Amino acid sequence: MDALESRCRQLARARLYAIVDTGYVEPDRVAAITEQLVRGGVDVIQLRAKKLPLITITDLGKKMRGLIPLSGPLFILNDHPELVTEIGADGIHVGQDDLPVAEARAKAGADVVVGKSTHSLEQAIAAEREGADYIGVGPIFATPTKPDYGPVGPALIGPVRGQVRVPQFCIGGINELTLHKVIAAGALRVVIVSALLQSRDIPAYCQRVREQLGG
Ligand code: TZP
Ligand code: MG
Repeated sequence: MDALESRCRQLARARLYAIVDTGYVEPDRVAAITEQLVRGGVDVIQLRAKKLPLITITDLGKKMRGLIPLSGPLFILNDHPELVTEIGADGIHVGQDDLPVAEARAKAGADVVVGKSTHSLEQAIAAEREGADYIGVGPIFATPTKPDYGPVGPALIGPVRGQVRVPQFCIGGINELTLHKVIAAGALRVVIVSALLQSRDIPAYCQRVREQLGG
């Protein structure tokens, strides 16, 4: 089995995806937060650094790579496919306004998984056709982490699950109290950003979420 196939299998098994967003985490806390997420048993960790210079993103990415075991969670970089090889990330995540999937893959490397954010059924179907290895679906609920996007609502989850085969990660306003609503709507996998990063005990929070998600 090649590296891409093995990473895709990991995505298929994944349930909880965490994002280390530098809007919530100062650079000097990134290492400690990453360690706590690894201890919490998350399946995927993304570095999302919207306003930092490339050199800082590269440094943070390398630091995180050193803390995320190669046999552990997948490590995904948001944006900047040209930094993926240097950082040693397992994947790249792009949005609707970023590079097409094929271009991101060409820059990031053939063995790297490519994820794409989607905000409607049409975009979800198009992202799979474009070759994305997984998609994000949301924001399910309104969220200050992505303030410019209106919520799509949990009703989108069922139709996407019915029409898209690649793994889908529901995102936006999900926390341990809202999680049951996305599970009831058919979600198997979720991304949690602010609720996890702001929790007082990250490993315990992860554990409670993983119990709700089951399997
Ligand atoms: N894309 C859609 S919603 C979102 C992104 C990056 C942010 C989700 O953050 P939170 O804090 O879990 O609502
Ligand atoms: Mg982007």
